[in-house]
Amino acid sequence: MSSQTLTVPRPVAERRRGEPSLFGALGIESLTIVFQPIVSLRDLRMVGLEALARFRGVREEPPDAWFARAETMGLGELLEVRAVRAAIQRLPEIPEPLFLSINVSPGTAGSPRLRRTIDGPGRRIVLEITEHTPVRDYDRLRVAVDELRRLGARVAVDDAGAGFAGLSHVVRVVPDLIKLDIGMIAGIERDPAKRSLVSAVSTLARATGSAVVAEGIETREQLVTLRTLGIDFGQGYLLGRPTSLDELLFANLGRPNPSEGSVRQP
Ligand code: G
Ligand code: MN
Repeated sequence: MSSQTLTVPRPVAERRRGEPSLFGALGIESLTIVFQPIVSLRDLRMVGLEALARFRGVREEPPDAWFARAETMGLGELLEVRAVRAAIQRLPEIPEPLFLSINVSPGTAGSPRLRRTIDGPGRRIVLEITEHTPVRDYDRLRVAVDELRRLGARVAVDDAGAGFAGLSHVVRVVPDLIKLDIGMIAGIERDPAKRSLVSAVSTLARATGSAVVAEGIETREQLVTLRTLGIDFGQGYLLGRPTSLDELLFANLGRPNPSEGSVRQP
């Protein structure tokens, strides 16, 4: 055997070694992406999809726990970008003009590996930066957000109104989208304080040119209340559960569209 047959080009060799070692180190057997619709509250039309990572592995744990363990092992950014890449692979199947919204932590928002991954499909991508994690350096986050926007991506503040930051991400980042945390939506129809808070965020959003998405809508009462408050977009079990892309895009084909009423064919 000549020595040449043993020579594997480096990038391929690294890819082969890299893939199983990340999953192997974390005990992950598979990563799949499910998709949840984001709809216009006015006419209930789908405007985008949020990609959500789901893991199978040596333990049965919620997705956040896998990301948290990866972070403690110094593999957080790698796993997050792997999930972003898996979501973006499905982009060609998602019809225009729907956008694809993907989660990243504030730390990963500035990662060159992330920028390389969204360079190209950027225009249809929204990156959701969570408010659950504390941000030590807002100047750095601003720079990261500017870089992502330069690649055409839009930026959302996820879980706004929850966790460490209150609303400071919203004020400091001035996102394209503000995603109101489920905690602000639960019981909103009978809680005047929550209604004024959501209304205040809506006013802020109008002033800064951001759009608002209410997350975790589970009941008709919540939906009607949010629509009355002038919230543009919504997401939640009432409007569609996270599911496979095929199920989401194709399950309703052939059924009459409720928003088009009873149009009779000649
Ligand atoms: O942090 P982020 O908003 O990205 O989290 C989304 C998570 O919330 C997903 O795991 C998803 O399954 C869950 N989720 C989506 N819609 C609803 C809902 O209406 N109610 C509840 N309880 N959870 C939801
Ligand atoms: Mn999210």
